[in-house]
Amino acid sequence: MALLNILRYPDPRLHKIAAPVTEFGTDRLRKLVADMAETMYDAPGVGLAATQVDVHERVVTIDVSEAQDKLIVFINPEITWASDEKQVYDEGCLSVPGVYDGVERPAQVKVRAFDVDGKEFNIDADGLLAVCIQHEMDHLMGKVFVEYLSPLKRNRIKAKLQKEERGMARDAAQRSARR
Ligand code: K1U
Ligand code: ZN
Repeated sequence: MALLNILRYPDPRLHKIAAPVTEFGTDRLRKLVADMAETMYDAPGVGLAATQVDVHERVVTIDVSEAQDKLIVFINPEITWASDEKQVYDEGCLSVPGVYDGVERPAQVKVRAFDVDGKEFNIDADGLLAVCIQHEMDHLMGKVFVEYLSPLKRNRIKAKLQKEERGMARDAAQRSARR
């Protein structure tokens, strides 16, 4: 298994639309899922979309359990029903480190998806699982949660992360010059 690099907002690759998985049960798909799960637990996070690791296929890993021992892998997920009831949750994102803000979404959703072997399953989600699956499915459509925020907040977040990125690039250049 391997830790994958998580793209950081405003990387333009976060806005690519993921394609459906067409081949199930392959070693390649199993390795992608295993690497994504390892990357998500290591971060640590409760979800990860393949888009965030620069793989533009409809694959999501989620584990919202306290003990982080209930991994759910969603391949080609589709929301088949969403409640009229809404909930606002302070969302975070591994691609937007250090930023949490309220996003309103349907409180309950029904999701149809496939596992790595291509077996279809259906899940009724509420609470954090409902928030997380909708957040991850947005990633697959190239949408990052900051796009729900006001342009003012979004631009501030973008400027802060770009500044951090420049600092990290400078540190890396200094480290390699010392070697
Ligand atoms: O998509 C992602 O970047 C993962 C994201 C999922 C998410 C969390 C909360 C609301 C909506 C979507 C995260 O996992 S952010 C990190 C986080 O919430 C967390 C980290 C450690 C323990 C518990 C939560
Ligand atoms: Zn995210």
